[in-house]
Amino acid sequence: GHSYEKYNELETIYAWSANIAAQNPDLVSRSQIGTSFEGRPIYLLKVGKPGANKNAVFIDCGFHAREWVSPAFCQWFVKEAVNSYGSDAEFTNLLDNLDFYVLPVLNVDGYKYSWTSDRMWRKTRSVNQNTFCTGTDPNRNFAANWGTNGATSSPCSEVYCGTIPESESETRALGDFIRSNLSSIKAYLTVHSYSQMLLFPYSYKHAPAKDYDELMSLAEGAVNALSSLYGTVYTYGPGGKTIYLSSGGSDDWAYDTGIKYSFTFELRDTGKYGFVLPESEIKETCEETMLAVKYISNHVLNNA
Ligand code: 0X9
Ligand code: ZN
Ligand code: ZN
Repeated sequence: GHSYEKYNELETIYAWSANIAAQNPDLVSRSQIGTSFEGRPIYLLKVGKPGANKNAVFIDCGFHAREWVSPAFCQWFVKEAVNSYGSDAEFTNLLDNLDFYVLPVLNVDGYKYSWTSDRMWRKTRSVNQNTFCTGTDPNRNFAANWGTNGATSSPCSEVYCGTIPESESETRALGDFIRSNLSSIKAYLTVHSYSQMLLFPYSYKHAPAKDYDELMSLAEGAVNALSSLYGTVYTYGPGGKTIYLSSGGSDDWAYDTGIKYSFTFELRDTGKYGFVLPESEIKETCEETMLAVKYISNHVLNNA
């Protein structure tokens, strides 16, 4: 069965998403934004009190298959939203005045494969031409200086950029949804693991983003909020300087598409367990990350 403090397999997450929408019709609705290479649905939850002309924060999880704490966070976020509405003033205000689009697992085929065949799988599961190597790195597959720094055109690489930007059914579904809702989406948060970092554009170049000062101070505030709970140390800054140069990322693409508040979270830990973070750390990881996401959301509410 489903548990917020365990890693849930894909079918369990699918059933959970249907149930939480059915049980909270005034707050949560589920839609399908696309279909994976292997034919699985890609679901999106819209979380918020219905209202006219609301701005939105978009949050995705499960880009990289093996980063299991990421989908766990998206599930946690939706749970906290439904449990907090009407009892917690801060979250109620956010849900009254913003919509949250929560995509629990983008790379559904990869996530499935990480459960059944290879715990350390990263990429999609699309079939490549002229090779037995499978999959594209979804976070090298967007039109953000695509196919350059930190990516390769070799299908056997873990950072294979694909044949063209949004060659993958999964990244195209995400891109299409965001393009279709650009007028309302004011923040793009993409949740990965691991290394305890909060990154913002750019990752494809060293040059600072136009909004560097605001993004840097917002990241600092978000990281301070996160650390206030358990003292977890996060580093923050532009991706290219803080983690490494890499092209084709969804954060840089979202930013260049016009979404100013674009961040990549790299959740716990810093390498002791890495991608195989113990289930005993899910709760603390999610609770501290909630504080950062709410901090950013409040800034969006007051500034976008
Ligand atoms: O390399 C990535 O895609 C991310 N790190 S991970 O270990 N989760 O794979 C970092 C993404 C930072 N942003 C961009 N590279 N655009
Ligand atoms: Zn990742
Ligand atoms: Zn909580």
